[in-house]
Amino acid sequence: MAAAAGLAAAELLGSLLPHRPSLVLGIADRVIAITPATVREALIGVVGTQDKLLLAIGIVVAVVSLGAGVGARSARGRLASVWALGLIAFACALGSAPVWEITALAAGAATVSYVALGRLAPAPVPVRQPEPISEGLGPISRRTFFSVTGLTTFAVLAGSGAVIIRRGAVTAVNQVRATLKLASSTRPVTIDAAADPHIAGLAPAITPNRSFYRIDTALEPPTVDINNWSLRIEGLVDHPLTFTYEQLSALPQVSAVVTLACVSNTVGGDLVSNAIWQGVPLRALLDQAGVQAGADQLVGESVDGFTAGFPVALALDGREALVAVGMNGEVLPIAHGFPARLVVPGLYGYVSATKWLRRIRLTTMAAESPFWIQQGWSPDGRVAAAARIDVPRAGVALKSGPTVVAGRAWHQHTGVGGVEVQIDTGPWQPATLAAGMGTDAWRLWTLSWNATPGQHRLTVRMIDPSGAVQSGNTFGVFPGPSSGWHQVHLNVS
Ligand SMILES: Nc1nc2c(c(=O)[nH]1)N[C@H]1C(S)=C(S)[C@@H](COP(=O)(O)O)O[C@H]1N2
Ligand SMILES: [Mo]
Repeated sequence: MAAAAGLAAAELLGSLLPHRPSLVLGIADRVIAITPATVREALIGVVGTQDKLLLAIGIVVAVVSLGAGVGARSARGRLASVWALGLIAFACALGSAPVWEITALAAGAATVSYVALGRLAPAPVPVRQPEPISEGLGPISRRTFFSVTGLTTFAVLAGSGAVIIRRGAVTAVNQVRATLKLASSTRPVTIDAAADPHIAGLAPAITPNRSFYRIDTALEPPTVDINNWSLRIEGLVDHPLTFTYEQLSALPQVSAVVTLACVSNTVGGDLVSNAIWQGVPLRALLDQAGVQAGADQLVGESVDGFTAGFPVALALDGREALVAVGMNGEVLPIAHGFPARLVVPGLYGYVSATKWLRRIRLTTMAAESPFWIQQGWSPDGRVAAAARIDVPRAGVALKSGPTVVAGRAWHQHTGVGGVEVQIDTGPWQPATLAAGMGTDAWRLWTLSWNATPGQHRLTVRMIDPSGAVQSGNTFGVFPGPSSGWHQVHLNVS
């Protein structure tokens, strides 16, 4: 209970400090960093995107268990153990927020735990008597009872207080977001109605913000106060630049339909979505800053220290890379990077799509390895061609007769030339492509199938505009994207 009280006190204190540091989340970051990438990916495969919540719960459980261990030690051992735990927490969380904040949290947690432990400790045993074996396990004294209930109440209240304060910060930022208006785009996009066949179970052409997949290392998205935020362009540039939110928003903005995919997406997986992004062309910012000849990597850094980097040449080869401030006509949602993020067509998110962007650093590949590259992922984050069958879904009872098969295909910045579907071991049949939304966006497709009773296997593959067939090699994610043709097994009655 003392350990829980200490941790809860640290969370409460953290939610009141400027960067809202959290000991639990800081430790979680460290655990993620030291877990071998293959193990981590396998675990994420099992627990999905709830991974971080489970990790946080696991850390709380671990701290409380360690506390139980400390409680069982002799009085002198306890003092040292509590401070040792505090030091370990400090070391783990170091780097997740300014040093003084982490120091305050770890010291606060250790002090509260130690004082609380004193309240719980059984009355000192007279020196010369042999220690009773049942120390602390005897009948519960009034003092212990009130200490336990008091500390439990404190831990619950402080923990809930921390959650409520953090939620309040989200509400406050959303209130600010609601007062902001997107500038009008100098190059708006219109989506052809024929881009969306409107088939039940098939993804819509444009993913609504609330259903857009979310992947990041933040257990809770950073809440950025735009009055204390700026975007800095620095490093190997002739003129380092700094923009406030107002200054950035005042620059000419364009719109682009760009599909974003996560490198961790499995064949047929859901970590891919498509939105109309609005923002300032990255190229315009880089031209103004003057990229120096030696720069070969562009690194985006977020307010919470995440980094993603890709070759500068890709930002200058004509693709519509954006510093996005809008998503589907709305001010960028908090979960997707408010106030600004990078969107680079043709690259996976882990090398390019920095959310809660604070710095754009021109550097070299040799000088800096961004976050996921340090974890062993491939620095080459160009997206691979992919296709998936959305309907019929595997395992759903199907009746024989005319059936619509439909799905999505994408190869951002290359475009989709065609989609082919194979029923069982039959010939590859060309699917009908819905209207396109540009080469940077996915393309929806449909195929009419006269389903016959029995077991069936549907396979899909994408054809590039050049006629190249999507690779049929099958492998899982890490250190690069997964590969293979998506298959669905169906039972038709
Ligand atoms: N600050 C920050 N930006 C980030 C990440 C992150 O962990 N932190 N994850 C990246 C990854 S791996 C992906 S796939 C995309 C996902 O963007 P989304 O959550 O808007 O879909 O964001 C990228 N940008
Ligand atoms: Mo990702």
